[in-house]
Amino acid sequence: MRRLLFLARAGLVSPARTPRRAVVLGRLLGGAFLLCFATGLVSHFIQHPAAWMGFPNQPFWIYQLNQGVHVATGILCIPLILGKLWTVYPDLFSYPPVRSIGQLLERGSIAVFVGSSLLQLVIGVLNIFQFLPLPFYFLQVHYALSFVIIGSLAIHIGVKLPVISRHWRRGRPEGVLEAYLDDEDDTERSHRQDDRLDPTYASPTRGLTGRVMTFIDSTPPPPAKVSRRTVIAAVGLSAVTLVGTTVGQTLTPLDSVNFFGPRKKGDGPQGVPINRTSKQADVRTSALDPAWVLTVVGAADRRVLDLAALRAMPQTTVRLPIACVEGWSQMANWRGVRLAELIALVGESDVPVRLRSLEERGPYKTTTMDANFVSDPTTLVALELNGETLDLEHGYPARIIAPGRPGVLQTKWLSIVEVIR
Ligand SMILES: Nc1nc2c(c(=O)[nH]1)N[C@H]1C(S)=C(S)[C@@H](COP(=O)(O)O)O[C@H]1N2
Ligand SMILES: [Mo]
Repeated sequence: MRRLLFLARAGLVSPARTPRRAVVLGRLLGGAFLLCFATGLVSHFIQHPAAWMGFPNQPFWIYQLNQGVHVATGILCIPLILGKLWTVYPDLFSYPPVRSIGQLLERGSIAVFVGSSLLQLVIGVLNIFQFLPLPFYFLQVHYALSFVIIGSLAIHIGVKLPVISRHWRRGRPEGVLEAYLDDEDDTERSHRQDDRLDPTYASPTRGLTGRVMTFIDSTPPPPAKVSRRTVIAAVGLSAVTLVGTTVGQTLTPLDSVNFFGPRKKGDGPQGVPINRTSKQADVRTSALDPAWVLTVVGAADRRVLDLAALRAMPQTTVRLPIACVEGWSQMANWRGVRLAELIALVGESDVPVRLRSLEERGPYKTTTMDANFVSDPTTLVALELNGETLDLEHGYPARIIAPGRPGVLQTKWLSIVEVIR
């Protein structure tokens, strides 16, 4: 068994599999994961804020940027993690499988990290393509997994700190075998520590003692199947290609090479994509009902406005994006009544509101909005989109559009605006 595992590892030895390479890829992967985690947290809490939390309403593109970065770094993690796994997977065959409590913890944390990361990336991609039957399941799992990932990553980094610091800078002598033939006992290890400074360390028969040496002698040195350059090029190229051919769904200049992102610029009615349709939301009858009214509820007063009354109020035009959590965004011209002017009708200003849709089920039938967004002069109850009456799919008769706000909170088929006290 031991010999088998050893041979498996020896067969995988390659000049492209070095601790230095593992550290470099690990650094990039760690950076991408942390950015993805941070932007994910922002997106989570902007939708489910704790009482003390507040979010900026300007610049208007701040959520667009947040979510673009979240999805781009998430996609970037895919080639990085595959490259990293390719670099280190011979370690799977180390012997004995468990040497100490510390090493058990190390292997355990890697198993948890790899498993949860791969699952996270897969369900994230599926969600971008709206390929998930259970949206709630996705949100909760995606959120919970992110903490599992960050926790196991922290343990992993802690355990590997010696290797990381040794190979943080380029140029440390390293044997390609170093990471993979470390199944000797501590005395042998300390021998090896001394040998590490020897530039000839990389030679397979030097610096390895005792039984490891026997194995080496009976194993022909492996030919370089894959060169370092090939691996760097493969990881780099797939990273650039994957991100480059998807990020156009939010980054307009790259729209023409958006081959894999699900949303092209200008898709959908009135040049804006639709996520939830009027049919899915089951609002076709209520939204098209001529008796539709918007109810504005203040602390002491309430006002009921039909479409004609809303159109008779001062109209404002703004240019703002729909920026979906799924990483696509689309700029558009919106025209309608300032939310601040609407709540002024019931004697309110600078207060948070609750927004209710005609939609009776569904996670986004009601949303809340903090006072800074309500007071923003570009926050509208929109009646028009790109110069036309709002399409039913975009929220006719009226919908919310506000700067710096996730798409999910841009409530369509608005019915009630209610001041929160
Ligand atoms: N009432 C209601 N409004 C909603 C939603 C919804 O499910 N219900 N989905 C939101 C989501 S996820 C997005 S991205 C935007 C998309 O707006 P659009 O379809 O006009 O592009 O609408 C938002 N408004
Ligand atoms: Mo969305």
